[in-house]
Amino acid sequence: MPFESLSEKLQMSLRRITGRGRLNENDIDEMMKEVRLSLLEADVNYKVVKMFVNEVKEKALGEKIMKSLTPGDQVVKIVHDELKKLMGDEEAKINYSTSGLSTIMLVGLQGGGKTTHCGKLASYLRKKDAKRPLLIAGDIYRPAAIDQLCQVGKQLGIEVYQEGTNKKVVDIVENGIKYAKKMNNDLVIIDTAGRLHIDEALMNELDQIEKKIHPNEILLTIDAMMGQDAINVITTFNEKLPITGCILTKMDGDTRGGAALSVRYLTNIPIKFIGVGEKLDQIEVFHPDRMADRILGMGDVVSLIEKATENIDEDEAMKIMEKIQKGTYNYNDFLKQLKWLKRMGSMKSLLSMIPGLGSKLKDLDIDDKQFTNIEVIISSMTPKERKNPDLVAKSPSRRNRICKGSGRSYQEVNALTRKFDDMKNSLKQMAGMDPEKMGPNARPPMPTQKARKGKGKGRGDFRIR
Ligand SMILES: Nc1nc2c(ncn2[C@@H]2O[C@H](COP(=O)(O)OP(=O)(O)OP(=O)(O)O)[C@@H](O)[C@H]2O)c(=O)[nH]1
Ligand SMILES: [Mg+2]
Repeated sequence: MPFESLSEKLQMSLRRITGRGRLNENDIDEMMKEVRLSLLEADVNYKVVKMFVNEVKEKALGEKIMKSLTPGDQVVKIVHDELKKLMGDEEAKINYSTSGLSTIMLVGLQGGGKTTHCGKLASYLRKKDAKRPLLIAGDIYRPAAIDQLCQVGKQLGIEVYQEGTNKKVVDIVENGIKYAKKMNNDLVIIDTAGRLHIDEALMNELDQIEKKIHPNEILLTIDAMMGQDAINVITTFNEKLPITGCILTKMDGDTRGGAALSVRYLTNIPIKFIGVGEKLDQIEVFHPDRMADRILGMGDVVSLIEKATENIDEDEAMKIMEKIQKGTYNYNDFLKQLKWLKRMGSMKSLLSMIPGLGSKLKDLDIDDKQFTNIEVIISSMTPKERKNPDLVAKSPSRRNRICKGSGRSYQEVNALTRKFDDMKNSLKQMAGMDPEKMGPNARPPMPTQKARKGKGKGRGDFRIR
């Protein structure tokens, strides 16, 4: 698997901080030292590594992160987002011609995977974008190159246009395009010759084709195993030809990842596809975010933080946290937190996103409906009662009234107020503690700012029966 070693090392460094409730500059420095080494070992270009480390550090040390309730997880998310940015953020789509026929030319060094990927791409775009592709055999130099492309075409049921080896390549390509138009194809993919090294003759030939037909895409196939040497190849090709994207091939091998992580930043050329095997369906669109997920293997932490930041008002959450510390936490705060949780989706799906908890989920009987019942009960309290939970706790007659107003049983109302008291106390205790003394995975047990609710099994759990 590609990136295996990088992935393992990054995860190890990040695990030190995941879930941590407090971080200092030293923690970040230590972690980033390891991250830096892992990237360099993965053959990521040193300039890229430097930039990356600086960016992550700067963001991680930002006041907002350090003071948040879950700095550890936030930093994991920063690393993830910077990795994604490094690889181009968004997937880079194929530029089709707006009218009629689109043309894609594949170029690259010998053995990089041009011929194979002509087939893979044609078949992929036929399926994905309902294209009617034609392949053009533009490699007339390597013996059997045409045969190879015809074989590929035959396997896929895609027609190959060829005129043998005795004509000029530019003419073959032009004729191929005329033929495609006649045959009502809307996509042409041109296979070209490779060389061991980039040479004048090869470049001139490609340049002639480019000038003649102005392809919509000139995709450079590049072997991922080349590591950061790939950068030189891309740069040299790009000096002569307007390269529109890369296909990083042989990503199924044990590439360390250097190319995938350096190309975009250093050349500004997007990776559009990756080749992941010899078979003709083994091609994938390059998704920077999925790749970052794959490398970090911490998609769960990241999506939890994402969901939380989308749905939770951070300032409010901080205020509630302060109230917990002061012991003035009340039903209004509780209700607010419940609303956030609800906005974030079903409890079960939320809990399953919290690392380590998945397996325990089975025994945990969580029911979204319970939350509705709690809301109903709290809504039947007077504003005064919501502000002063003690009023309810101490007065059976108030509980009785709430029970009638909410339509829930007296036992339920009783249980809620008892639980609320319990929870308030244990929360206060936890909030007063130094998070570092609470172990590496200490999290607030409540749906506070970052929705850490699921960890609060036991006393912090809201079941009211
Ligand atoms: N494992 C793996 N092998 C691949 C991949 N892409 C291509 N190959 C193999 O790499 C070898 C070279 O692929 P070609 O498509 O012939 O490369 P080319 O760039 O056309 O080579 P020339 O025409 O000689 O310049 C073949 O054996 C392919 O099966 C890939 O993504 N993964
Ligand atoms: Mg070839």
